[in-house]
Amino acid sequence: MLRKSNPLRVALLAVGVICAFSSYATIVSDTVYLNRGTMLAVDSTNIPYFAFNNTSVFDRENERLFLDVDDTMELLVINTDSLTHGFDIKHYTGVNSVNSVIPANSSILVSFQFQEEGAYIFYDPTQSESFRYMGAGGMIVCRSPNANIHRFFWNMKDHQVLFNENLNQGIPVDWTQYYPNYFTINGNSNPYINEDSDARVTGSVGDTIYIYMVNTGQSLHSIHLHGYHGEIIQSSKFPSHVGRSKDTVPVYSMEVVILKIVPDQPGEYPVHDHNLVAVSGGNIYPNGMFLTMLIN
Ligand SMILES: [Cu+2]
Repeated sequence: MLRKSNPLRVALLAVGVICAFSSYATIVSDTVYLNRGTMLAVDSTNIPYFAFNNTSVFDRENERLFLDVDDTMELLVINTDSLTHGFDIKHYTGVNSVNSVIPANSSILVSFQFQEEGAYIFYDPTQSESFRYMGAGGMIVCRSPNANIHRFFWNMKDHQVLFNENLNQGIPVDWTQYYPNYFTINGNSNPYINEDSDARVTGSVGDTIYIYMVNTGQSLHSIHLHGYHGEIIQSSKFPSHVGRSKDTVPVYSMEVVILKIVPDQPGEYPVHDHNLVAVSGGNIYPNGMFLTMLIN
């Protein structure tokens, strides 16, 4: 005779199994290659560059790393260059140290986790961050699963070509004389930023939109939204600003801001760096940090 199982007992067992699984954070493995290359600017100027990519082939856009709250990422960082490089995460307060040196043509394994959602900056700290300035800085996104948030990602940088050229040859630079003339989001300037679906904000009235902004460049970037205000969800430099509603938000060098926008009207509206030189590229307007939001 078959014994009928008690439905309550089965249900309790199932809950127990699910809880057991969810209480163990996942280990996420990823690999990035630190590559040397040349960034072709908006006017075809060649800019000596470094980037963390997902293959050993150079791409000017740094790989974006994703993990969930409390997950541990084990990241293999492979240095394909003939110079010593490094890896670090800005403002990282986790238990394990992530600040590491990577000798030429070798690799290291770092692991890290975050207890809070947000955006974080990983970068090459060696040589007074000159390789970070030359491109080697990207974004880590730590999420709580929420399918209703539309997420966009901006890795903002600025360059003065002569500085990249000098640093590339090991020639010291004087940062008091730094006047950048190229400005990018995810490696692109206007009009190409609008072709990057991770950067260009599109959506519908009533959507919940998060723009994850990291500034891995050297200059301050003050982002001005037309048409909408955004609520500050994260500000690494000014945590007390969280909750404020703004149409212009400064993002300092090596700092993070996340803006939440819920569009209340349809339209196409400009978004740009409020510092006017940053809307140019190679002295040509508007080939800089300028894009549009398209809401229907
Ligand atoms: Cu404006």
